[in-house]
Amino acid sequence: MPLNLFHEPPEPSIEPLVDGVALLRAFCRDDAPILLDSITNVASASPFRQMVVPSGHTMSVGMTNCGDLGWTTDRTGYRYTAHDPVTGKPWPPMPSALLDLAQRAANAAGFPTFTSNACLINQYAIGARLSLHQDKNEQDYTHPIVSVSLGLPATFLLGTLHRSDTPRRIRIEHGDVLVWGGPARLIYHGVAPITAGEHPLTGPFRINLTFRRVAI
Ligand code: MD6
Ligand code: FE
Repeated sequence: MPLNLFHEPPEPSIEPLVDGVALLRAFCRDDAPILLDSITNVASASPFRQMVVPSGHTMSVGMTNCGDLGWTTDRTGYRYTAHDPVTGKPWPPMPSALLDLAQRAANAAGFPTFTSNACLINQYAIGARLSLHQDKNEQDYTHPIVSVSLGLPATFLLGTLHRSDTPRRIRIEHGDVLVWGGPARLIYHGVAPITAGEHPLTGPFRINLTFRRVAI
């Protein structure tokens, strides 16, 4: 193998992490500019906002959504809604580049029938983090979640079904896609605080998309 003197980015690959979680390295790196344009369009209609969780704490991550349903939280709880509570309008439709990516990634990970109807878009500034949680507002856990990372890298905390277990720390880079389902669907996970940096396409931010199938 030739010596890589120029630190070229890694080739796309599929890495099983635990049963039910596949890391598709660099899966959407080449599509990133069009994905980011689509995200900018969504955010111009439904802007990023820092939501309040039932405890009263304001999340450090900025969030918006596209698709038929969007994930929101306020003092009264977590839920999916058809309308953006900030604008009062329906969430923007899912851009075709996003819908198509979610389907291709799910297919590559062994979920060929997955089609997403809800996409949560997370914007992390430097220092933003997501504490350990389970994704359990979707009702039907037979569908996987497709999670796309763009911009600054992150340390993903991959736990188990038990909150008290120490999570594994997984470095996630620009263009990586995690597909998450089956026996792993309800495992605890989070994101460590984003460390300072600058990405050529997103500047001082990390963007994460989580595509789901939510019961209407
Ligand atoms: C993030 N992701 O990576 C947050 N949830 O910014 C999640 O919370 C997540 O990546 C379920 C499945 C995959 C995920
Ligand atoms: Fe999650």
